[in-house]
Formats: sequence, C-alpha cells, structure tokens
Amino acid sequence: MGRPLTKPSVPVAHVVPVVPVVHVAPVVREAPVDAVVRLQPWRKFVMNTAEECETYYKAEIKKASVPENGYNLVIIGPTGAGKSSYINSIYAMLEGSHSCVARVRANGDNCTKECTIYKSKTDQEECLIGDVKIIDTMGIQTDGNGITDECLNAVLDGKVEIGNLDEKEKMTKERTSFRPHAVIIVVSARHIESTGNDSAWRPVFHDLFDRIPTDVSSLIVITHCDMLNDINGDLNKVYSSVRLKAVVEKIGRDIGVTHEHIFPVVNYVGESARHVTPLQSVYIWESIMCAIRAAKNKGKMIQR
Ligand SMILES: Nc1nc2c(ncn2[C@@H]2O[C@H](COP(=O)(O)OP(=O)(O)OP(=O)(O)O)[C@@H](O)[C@H]2O)c(=O)[nH]1
Ligand SMILES: [Mg+2]
Repeated sequence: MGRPLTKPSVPVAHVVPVVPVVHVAPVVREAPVDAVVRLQPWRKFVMNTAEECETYYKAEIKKASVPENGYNLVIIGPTGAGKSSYINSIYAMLEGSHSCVARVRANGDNCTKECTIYKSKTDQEECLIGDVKIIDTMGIQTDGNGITDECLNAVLDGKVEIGNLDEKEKMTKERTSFRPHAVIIVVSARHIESTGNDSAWRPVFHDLFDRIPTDVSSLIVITHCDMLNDINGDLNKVYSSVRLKAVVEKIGRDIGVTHEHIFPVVNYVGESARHVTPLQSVYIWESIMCAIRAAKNKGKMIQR
C-alpha cells in the first residue's frame, strides 16, 4: 500500500486514561480562510493511493487500447507549452524510467520543427497502449512563426507529412492514415494564468477548435502546474490548488470546455525526470486514459 492521497478516516480508539484528566477550556482558533480553501480538493482521485490509481488507469487503458485498434493522438498547442515533454512523460511512465524520445526545447527557440510520430517500440500485444500513435507538432505562435495554417489543417485531416517516417513507410502509408482519433491541446498553466481577457490567444484557441473535425474528440492538458505559486513543486497540492482551479475555470469559460475534459499534469522534466513516481504519473495516466477512451468513442468532447 502506498501513501494515501486523501486522509482516510481514522477510527477513534477507546483508551482508558492512566492519568487524571484535567479539564481545561479548549482554545478555539479559527483556521485562516485561505488554509480552509486550500485543503478542499476541487477534484478527487479515483482511488485512495497513487499506486491504486495507477493500477486502475493501466487496466482502463489496456481495455480501451486493444491492439487491433490503432488510434492516432495528435498533440497541438502553443510553442513551449510542453507538448514534446508530455510525450516524453507518457513514454517515461510506459518504460518506468526517464524517456527522451522527443526533443524538448532548452532555450527560447521553438524546438519541434516537423510533425513527428511516436509509437511504442515494444510488441503491440505487450505494450500497454497497444497500437496508439502519438503525433507531435510544431508550436502555435501568434507572431506567425509557428505551425502554418496549412500544416495545422493537414495535421487535423491526417494528411500531414510526418518528418520521421522512413521512405518505405511513407510509400506504404495512405496519407490519411494519420487522421487523428483525438486531439490533445496542451497549454501551460503559467501562460493561461498570465493572459488577460483581451489576450491574443483567445481567438487562436477558438479558431483551433473550429478547425477540429466534429467527429474528432478533443481534450486539454495543462502543463507547468508545479510552477504555480500555491503548488510550488508539491504534487500533493495539484487538485487543491486555488490558482490551478482558477486556470481550469478560465479555460472552461474562455474556450468552452467542460472541466472533466481538462487535465492538469506535471511533466517529467529536469530533476523530476530522474525518478518516475506513482504520484506524478497519476495525473498523466488520467489524461492519457481519457484521450484513448475519447479516441475509442469518437465525437467531439468540447461543449461550446
Ligand atoms: N516545470 C515544468 N516545466 C515543463 C513542464 N512541461 C514542459 N516544461 C518545460 O517547458 C519547456 C518547453 O517544453 P517543450 O516540451 O519543448 O514544449 P513544446 O510545446 O514541445 O515546444 P515547441 O516544440 O517549441 O512547440 C522545456 O524547458 C520543458 O522542460 C512541466 O510540466 N513543468
Ligand atoms: Mg515540441
């Protein structure tokens, strides 16, 4: 059994006191409002411990991603949001150790320069996510330097040129064989927090959703949650962070997404990438489970 995610109710032990009880009027101190709010999780874990959650998510993913179903998950979002890091995080969990399949940017430059497809190296029967392919894309930028409109449309239509396929694969693949079954829109919590209501990003997101074909599911993954002030790297605080809750609400309000399709994660980057832990993985498992289920069920999940 691992560490409980929420405090289980402790049974009251009946102990006979061996020393006389001195009755002192209790000092009642009211908890600061902020502390009360912080302790109230706005989202619950499905199980009591991170390990139990992992077991549950893995079983659900296995059920949804049977090998004969090949699903394409396309990752889209602003440059620097953490799209490639999210893919690395998924593979880190699948492999149980730090994975660096996708190149992540280290400085200001946008890093992913071409659409890249990732699939598990292990046999489909053995791989937890079966024949699920994850397609990384170039970042969206408001200054016109990111992914082009044409490329974005091609990605959403499955007709994009995938950079890392060898010539033989390119020849044998139908160009539409990369049509997405689900689109994962990756946004940074810090970015959303810092954008005002008149932000240039709002029309970009609206435009993006309008382009997603109606039979393709979409969901949102929020990265950089560890960097919000009231989380500050403490993964236990993700679902009780007031700031993150505000970010989720802002996305829900501005983009028109229901909260159950928004998934906060902390990617395996930097120091945290050294060890894959159940607690950090829980958030990522939940998002990928929902993406695979969405791919299986099809149909747009965004309510606008
Ligand atoms: N602290 C923290 N850093 C993150 C997280 N996710 C990504 N990063 C960092 O954010 C930076 C950008 O990550 P990338 O994965 O390259 O972002 P991207 O969306 O693929 O960027 P482009 O390829 O340029 O579109 C890197 O320095 C990552 O280490 C996260 O959840 N927490
Ligand atoms: Mg990238």
